[in-house]
Amino acid sequence: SYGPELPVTSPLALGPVVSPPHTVEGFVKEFLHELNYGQGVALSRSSVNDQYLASARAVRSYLMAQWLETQRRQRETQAKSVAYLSAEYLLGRQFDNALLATGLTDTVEKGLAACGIDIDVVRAQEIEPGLGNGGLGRLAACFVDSLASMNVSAIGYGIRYEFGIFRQTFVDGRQVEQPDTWLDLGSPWEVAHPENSVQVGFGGRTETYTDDDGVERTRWIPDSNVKGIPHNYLVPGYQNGRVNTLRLWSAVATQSFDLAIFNSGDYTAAVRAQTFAENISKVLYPEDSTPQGRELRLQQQYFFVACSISDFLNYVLPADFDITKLPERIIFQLNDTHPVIAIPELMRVLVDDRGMAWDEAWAITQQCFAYTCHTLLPEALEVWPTELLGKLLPRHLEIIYRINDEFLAEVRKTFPGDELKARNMSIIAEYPERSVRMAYLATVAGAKVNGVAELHSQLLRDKVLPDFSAMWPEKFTNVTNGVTPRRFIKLANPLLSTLITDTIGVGWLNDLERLRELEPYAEDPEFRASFREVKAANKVRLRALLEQRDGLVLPEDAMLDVMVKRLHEYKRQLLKVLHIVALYDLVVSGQAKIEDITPRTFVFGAKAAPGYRMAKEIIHLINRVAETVNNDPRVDGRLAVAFPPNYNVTLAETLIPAADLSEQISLAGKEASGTGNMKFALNGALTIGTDDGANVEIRQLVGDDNFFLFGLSEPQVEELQAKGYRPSAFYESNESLRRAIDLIASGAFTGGDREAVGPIVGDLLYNDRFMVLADYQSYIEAQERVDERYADPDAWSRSAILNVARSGFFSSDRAMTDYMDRIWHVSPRR
Ligand code: HBZ
Repeated sequence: SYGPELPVTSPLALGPVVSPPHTVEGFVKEFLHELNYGQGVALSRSSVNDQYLASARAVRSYLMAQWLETQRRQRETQAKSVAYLSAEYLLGRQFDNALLATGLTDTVEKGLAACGIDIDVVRAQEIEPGLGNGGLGRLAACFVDSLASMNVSAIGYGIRYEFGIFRQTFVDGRQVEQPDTWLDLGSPWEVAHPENSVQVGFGGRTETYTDDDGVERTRWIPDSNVKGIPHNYLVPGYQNGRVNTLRLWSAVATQSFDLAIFNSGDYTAAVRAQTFAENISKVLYPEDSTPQGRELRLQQQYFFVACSISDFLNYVLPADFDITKLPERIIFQLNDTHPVIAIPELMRVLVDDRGMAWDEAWAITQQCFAYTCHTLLPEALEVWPTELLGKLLPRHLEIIYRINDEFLAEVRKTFPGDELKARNMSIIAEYPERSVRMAYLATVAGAKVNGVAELHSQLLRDKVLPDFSAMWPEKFTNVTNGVTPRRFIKLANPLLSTLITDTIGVGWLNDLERLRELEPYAEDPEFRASFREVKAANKVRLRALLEQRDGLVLPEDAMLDVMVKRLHEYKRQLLKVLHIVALYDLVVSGQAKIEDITPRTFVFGAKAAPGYRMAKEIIHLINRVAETVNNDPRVDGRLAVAFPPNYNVTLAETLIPAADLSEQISLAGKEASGTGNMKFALNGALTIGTDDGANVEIRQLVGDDNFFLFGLSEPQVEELQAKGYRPSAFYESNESLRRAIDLIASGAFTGGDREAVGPIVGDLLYNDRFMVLADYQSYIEAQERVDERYADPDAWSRSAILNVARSGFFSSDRAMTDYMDRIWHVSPRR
């Protein structure tokens, strides 16, 4: 569908593209071809990296054959497609996923072995593309996997960052960031198409003119432009022959990047301009919830959505497509507000470039977008100062103003005489500075608005966008998040997968509700024993990995208590730290005998945004507590803390299947959904958690007996806030809490340095925005219930098995079904 086609009529051009044979010989031939003629090296002299690149390219050939066929069929049917617009895709490694999807795992293992190569060594060579921060980016990756696996016509659009999420190291317990040079050793999974680049304008001015029919029109005259180069990643469905596209854009300078500079003949300035253009896709912004409002960030956002809309309209759609039928062919799903500038961009293309009347363009645009919100934190709601937006995208700002004018006229009609209402709902905020509220723009323009868990969607309606939900109740809906069982059960936990298949047969991996069939086995002692063996083997695997990866030696035979997620105050890693410190204090102060403490290994994984001071202090504290506890003979390895650096998708895949206890302890009303919580439950960990995000639904499904609930509910949080929260009151009235905080404050974990812990202790006692102290007692009591259950292996296994059996709902396939039914109105192809 790309570029001008030159039809070939030879008999060879008939029929589908021929895939390399799915045999060991077929793979070896393809592999050696890639190694010798692609990589340019003989097997005898090849490095591990050569072998990895050639293996990956060989596997890609199989995918490519299916991709070509998928594209051909799509051109034929012209079915309505989903375009997922996301600034982030946290893909994880591609190799095993591609093997699973194509059913080539054994073939490739044997083929490589025949060449004298260990597939595990090749696997380990891959650096994951970390083109996302956390949950939001990983969700996008799960969704494109599910869309392909469910045979839905879909395309993902995003940015090919040259540097993904930073690599985290610890120096003296403090986080130090290193650039993520993921492209350095080659990028075998992508196919770049520089010949299909798209031009994107920036800056300049607008002017009005009268067209040939005497109609007043506006045009944008940018003063600079950059070129977007598409890089296709192949997204295979699970053993169904479909391969969708993930199209990531990288920015390069155009010849005419800055006409003024080139015309002045200043060559070095022109080259500097080149650097400017290439900066746009240089690096992922590592903030996961506090947008910094930087110009480059807005450039990134506009860059990728402008490329994507142009790509879809000009290349994906047939040349003779009737643009008024656009809503029949596409729905653009906006992953949070990052791509919301696509709304005025589509309006600009329709009205200015294609000459459509405003009202008609608006009616079309309103059917082509839907918006997913992923937060409730006020500071995470993106706003762009009109000054910045107008400087970078003058035409888009005009369009936003007109959208707002017409919208406010509607508001005034709906709520006559209520000027306050109009001001509150305006897309343009006036204070503290004139700016565009991107979530409001998305809500006004979008056909649907959804939250990512039941509780979140309800709070979104009631607290974040109450006036909008009053005006358009039918616009609001929920789609609870999900995760892909291919990556997070089958690939991550092969032993559990085998046990499941041995028990209920095949077919559950794309029909995850079938896990229900495991329920009766929760009562089967033999099955429980097998289930425990799987968990034990996964722990052995984790120990080996952490030792080899980080030199961390974990104790054997301890409960594995895991908290992995971005470091954020609302997620309350500090509550976990207080629990560890309290247990440690019980032993070292002699209040408890070490034999009476359940052996636990606490594992943390968390990156802090580089500019987030408090988060970095918390990382430092965790590392200090770890050092102290791990080296104190009094707790004798029965309490241990591990904080492997650089938590990422690859580490998650080994860590989650080994976990016994999943920590989901955010303050109620703050975590939109969570998705790690789902991965743990599906891998047979029990959750200790608050009534927040999707925890609520997990608990409802697995049952109260199989979930350790604690803490304030969201309405109770509101109530306490309203009557005035005083954290020090909790400190004063709770001895265990007081001792834990005092121990930290005394410098016991920081070599006597009290100043090092001053900011944390001060904040807990006098601010504690996320009510760590208010939930402390309830958390400790819930942890005691955890210990009791864990002391009875059969009772624990029973609960763990029921968690697996009852969590099928959290497949991202189900989430896709919900999006299709409630939002997109598309159906899978047959
Ligand atoms: O999205 C997360 C939510 O915190 C989590 O509860 C939810 O499960 C997940 C998927 O719906 N949000 C994020 O991960 N947000 C970001 O990563 C982010 C990135 C850049 C920003 C703002 C937020 O500018």
